Amino acid sequence: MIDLRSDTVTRPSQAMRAAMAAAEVGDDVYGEDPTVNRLQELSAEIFEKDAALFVPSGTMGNQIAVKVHTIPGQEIVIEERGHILNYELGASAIFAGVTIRPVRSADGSGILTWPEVAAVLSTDGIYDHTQTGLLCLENTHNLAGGTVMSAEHCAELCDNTHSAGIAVHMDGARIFNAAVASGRSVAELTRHCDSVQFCLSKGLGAPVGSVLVGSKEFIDEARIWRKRFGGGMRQAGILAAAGLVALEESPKRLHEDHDNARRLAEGIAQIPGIAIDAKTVETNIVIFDISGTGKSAAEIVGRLKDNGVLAIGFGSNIRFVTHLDVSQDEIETVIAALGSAL
Ligand code: TLP
Repeated sequence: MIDLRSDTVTRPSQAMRAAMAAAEVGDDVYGEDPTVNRLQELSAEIFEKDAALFVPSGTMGNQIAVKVHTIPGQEIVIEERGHILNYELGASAIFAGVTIRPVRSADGSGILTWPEVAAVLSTDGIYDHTQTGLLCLENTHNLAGGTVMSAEHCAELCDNTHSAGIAVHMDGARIFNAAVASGRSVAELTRHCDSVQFCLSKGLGAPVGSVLVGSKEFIDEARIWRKRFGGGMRQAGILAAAGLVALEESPKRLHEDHDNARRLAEGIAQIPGIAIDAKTVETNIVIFDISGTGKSAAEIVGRLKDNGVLAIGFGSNIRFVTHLDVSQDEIETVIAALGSAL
């Protein structure tokens, strides 16, 4: 099977398994796991922030950030296809007691402009309005097709939002893909954000884990919420060891996933009934519309599976995600498999 459902499906490399087996560990709830501490120090250094916290998943990292930045009854503002709104099972409502205001990005890129954000921020102290507690950004933007927000654009959104007295959290699950595609460092891409969550378990290839970075005060508070959310993992150095290998080794190969995604998009764009503009594929996510085929996404995903390819369908779209366990040759197989699935 060629599994393009997500970049979460990668298996740990031999180097990761060896590092896990040899990891020095301690009780991380006491802050005594040297491998977790090393991962956190390296993460803070790479992102040029004060501190970092290892968490079990991207979802937990995002939800801790929402919880720390807001108070119950506030709302968070997010682009309407954002992960925190659509794929975290209502967690912000449950744990932080906030509502979510989705905003459409008019150009379809998933990247909100400042006027689009400014139009919905509520800070004026009028007591019949829900107050905005946080702006959540996503880079790359998953459901918009792995689009990249530039460092300058992010800085503009953050500076203006801060001027309104509101914090900004970056869901940087795939921020290293954004860095490779834009030629900027992850620190530059997130410099003005108050907190960032990035995933070790996606394109970077670790089996488990994400890291939250931010100010010392933010991370101190986040550590308390991690424990409350059940994320105090004790001898977590076993996992952090794989995360360290991922962080040190994987960013330099992400361009291969991007090249494969672009080739895949160009190939499937030739298939009658498939709608995709290959030029918009900047990173490792390829989302295409299948309305023109006369078949449903579920039907095509089923036939792809029969042809040895796994993908995810939603609405009239199908998503392919490239990653380190998919080769250039397999991309050609996928293009052929899609052609014969129609
Ligand atoms: N995304 C998964 C699914 O949940 C959709 C995927 O296969 O792409 N932020 C972003 C932008 C994400 O894409 C994801 C996972 C997360 C957060 C959550 O990370 P995990 O799965 O570690 O909780």
